Amino acid sequence: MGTTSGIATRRMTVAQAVVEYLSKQYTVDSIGGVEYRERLIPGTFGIFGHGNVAGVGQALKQYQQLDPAIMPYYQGRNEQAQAHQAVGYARHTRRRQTFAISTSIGPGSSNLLTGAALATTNRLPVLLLPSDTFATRAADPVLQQLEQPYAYDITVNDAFRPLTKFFDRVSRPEQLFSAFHHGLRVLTDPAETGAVTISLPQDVQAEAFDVPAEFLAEREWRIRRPDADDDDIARAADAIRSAKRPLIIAGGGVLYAYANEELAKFVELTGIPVGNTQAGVGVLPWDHKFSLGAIGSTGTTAANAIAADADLIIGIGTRYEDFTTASRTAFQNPDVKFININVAAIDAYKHGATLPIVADARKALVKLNQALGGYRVGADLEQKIAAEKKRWDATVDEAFDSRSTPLPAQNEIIGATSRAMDAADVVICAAGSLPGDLHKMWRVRDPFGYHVEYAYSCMGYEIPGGLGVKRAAMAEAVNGGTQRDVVVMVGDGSYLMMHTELVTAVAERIKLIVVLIQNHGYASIGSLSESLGSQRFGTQYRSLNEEQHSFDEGDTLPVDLALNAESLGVKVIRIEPGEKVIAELEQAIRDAKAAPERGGPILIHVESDPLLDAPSSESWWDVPVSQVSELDSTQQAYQAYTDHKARQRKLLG
Ligand SMILES: Cc1ncc(C[n+]2csc(CCOP(=O)(O)OP(=O)(O)O)c2C)c(N)n1
Ligand SMILES: [Mg+2]
Repeated sequence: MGTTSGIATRRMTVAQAVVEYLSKQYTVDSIGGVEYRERLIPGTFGIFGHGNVAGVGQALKQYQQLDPAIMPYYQGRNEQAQAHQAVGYARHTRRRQTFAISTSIGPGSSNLLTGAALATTNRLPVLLLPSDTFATRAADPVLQQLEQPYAYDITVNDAFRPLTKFFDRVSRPEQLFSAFHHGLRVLTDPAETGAVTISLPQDVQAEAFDVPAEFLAEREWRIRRPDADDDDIARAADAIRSAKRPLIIAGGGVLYAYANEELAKFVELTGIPVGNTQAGVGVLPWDHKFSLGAIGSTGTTAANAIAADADLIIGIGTRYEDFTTASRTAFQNPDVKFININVAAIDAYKHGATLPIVADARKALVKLNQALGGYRVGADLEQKIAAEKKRWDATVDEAFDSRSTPLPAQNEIIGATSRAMDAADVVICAAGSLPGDLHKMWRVRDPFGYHVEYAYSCMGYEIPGGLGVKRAAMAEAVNGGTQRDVVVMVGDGSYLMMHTELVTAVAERIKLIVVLIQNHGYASIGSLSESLGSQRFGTQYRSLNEEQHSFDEGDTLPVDLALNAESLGVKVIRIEPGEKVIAELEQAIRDAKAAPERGGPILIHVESDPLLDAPSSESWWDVPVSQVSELDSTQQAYQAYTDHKARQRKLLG
């Protein structure tokens, strides 16, 4: 401890200052009388190489020696996967906590780019600390340095700029203060949050300077929960009162605002039904009288039938991703209007909303509940809701019924998984045919029970993302909260793309349950390809037919992913094809759930028939079809495409 110009300071390296600073940051939130005060950054991931092996690596080692609780260090096998772990953790903690990730320069840093984009697209916080080339240029070009003759100041880390919500480079030690203060402002801002990147040149990380005590003091970041404007609420209440067929679309923002109970009150008071987006699954339990389930391209026929002639859409905490609106064909009432409640103005103003409410979802709903006293939708709408719900529930019951043999349909696998899981358990997914099937069919019973990353729908997110969720669930249980098993559902394509965080789960003995569905390729893109006239081209994993240069007809590959998982130290349960597949799968999941909490990951390997599809959403998704073609299949698909295209509405914004 010393003083510089009369201010108390400590002489330390930039990396030491970063680590100590991050260990002192707390998120504070109060939701309906419940107070939270948690560490914003409960740990740091790192894969070391030149760039961080000395600076950040030295600092982490020094603090670990002093007290391991100051800044726990975690490993991972791939930088992108570490970002996914942080994202999974952030979603389960409702954006109150995330991890910092330190990488080496060059490929270590650029490996993070997909993770950055995923976090930003999903509006989930991650703190990325990619190392950078020498600020002094003492070693230039250093190993792994990108050289651009037209701009000497460009490094691979500049590629983070379009993918992150905040970017800064600490080229001098003094820049640390503003870089981190404003970086964490964005990280904890409910409207702005996403990936935050602070690039740390390797020489600067190791440079010593006098750090003011103020920078190293504990700091609290209160999550802002802006209230709704009274005039906006009054106008919205008027619009709702005069609506005949209103419909709520609830997104992830409802969950981040802990608005689900207030939403339940709102719908029970008014009778307005709810369709939910992927991020919004869990806002109401699946069997709630007014829950229509999933909406849009991967929605239920119930939600889509009600949406078709809705005259007022009340979007709450949704970014109206293309699937939600069925590529702007979901709303066919020519007079449909939008009220959008969102903490982010960009979303509140979407679809030309004349009634944007820029506010916290829960606070806005509290006010709307007060303002709407006495309003209720007509009995005809309530009857239609009940009838449509009944029709869809019967469809799912039938889809879940086990009957396909020797290979089960994916629907049946989903049914078995759902039956074997407890209400508080969490299902995880991201890409392939599973997300759409889960969205429409998963029978969610807990607001934390469903975690499908479908904003970026990134193949490979499943296992690392699930591990991040399990880490958060373990912390939740230690703090006296709910005990939850985390079940990752993953296709063979996604598994092959990124499964190596299983090794991380083995190292830390984390009980992650993985259901791996082997269907020898991309069932999802295969069926999409077929519907667009491209005949499943290139979507199967088969051996090359050299004469035709085709991968579409050969034998399926002799890969054994169960053996692959076993070789990584994972406990594996193989389900053999046959009549008892579904019963055995259900039992295997129950057995995995009964395994000890710190017994490490368990993978259940099951084969499935890629040609047995889920029930239809009676909806559409705009994927452009070739306008001219030599293939009959494409010409026919183009005709169907133009018919759908005619239903697309030019909604503003
Ligand atoms: C990183 C990445 N690359 C490509 C895609 C496009 N894509 C979406 S699903 C999919 C196939 C997934 O295959 P699998 O995991 O086996 O699931 P299945 O389709 O068989 O259900 C592909 C290639 C993607 N979403 N993410
Ligand atoms: Mg597959």
